[in-house]
Amino acid sequence: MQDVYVGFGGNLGDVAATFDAALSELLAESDARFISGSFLYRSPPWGGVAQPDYLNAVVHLQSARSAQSLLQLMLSIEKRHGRDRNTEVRWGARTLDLDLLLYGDSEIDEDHLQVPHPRVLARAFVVIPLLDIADSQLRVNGVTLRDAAETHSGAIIEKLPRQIQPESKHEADSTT
Ligand code: A4P
Ligand code: MG
Repeated sequence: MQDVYVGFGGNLGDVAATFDAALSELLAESDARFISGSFLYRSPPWGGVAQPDYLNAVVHLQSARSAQSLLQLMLSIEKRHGRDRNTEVRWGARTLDLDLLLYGDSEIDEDHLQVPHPRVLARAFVVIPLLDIADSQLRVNGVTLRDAAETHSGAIIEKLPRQIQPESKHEADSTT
């Protein structure tokens, strides 16, 4: 089993509901175990394309699947939720973006897969949710999450009073 961190992003449609549905599918279809989910964060679009604000979150799960197989599954879940790579622009609006941020302490540099995700530390909307659920001393490319977060201390990012969680957990919560 590997400890895996997956980043969720999106800015079209009911993004919070899409996150929970996509997380449930990811867990079911990869036989992964859900460990924890960050709060949801709202932030202005990064990357210079005019578009609605984004929601982002990060999930910690444990999986026996390879990183390559998780990526394939993530791409198919994005597509199922209306992601159309043929019509979108780079860093433009999207219903769902799933990034494989960390896969244990593996370093992978293949044509279609780089882990740690190359832009993990560059983005407040990844580092700040990661800090909700990962050890602040965790090192990514030699830098601790705590130090990375300091570089984002001025970032405009709003923490929402809601965590990403599998749909089954919502049902359990509503019956208790
Ligand atoms: N790929 C390689 N490594 C990985 C990995 N570790 N995880 C390849 C996931 N995919 C990986 O993905 C393009 C290809 O990257 C995939 O087919 C896969 O083979 P993509 O998601 O279409 O890439 P992208 O969107 O062009 O680039 P990237 O860096 O993922 O950008 P974003 O962040 O997804 O851009 N602003 C805010 N506030 N919040 C956001 O979430 N997102 C974007 C979209 C722009 N601005 C944003 C946000
Ligand atoms: Mg992406």
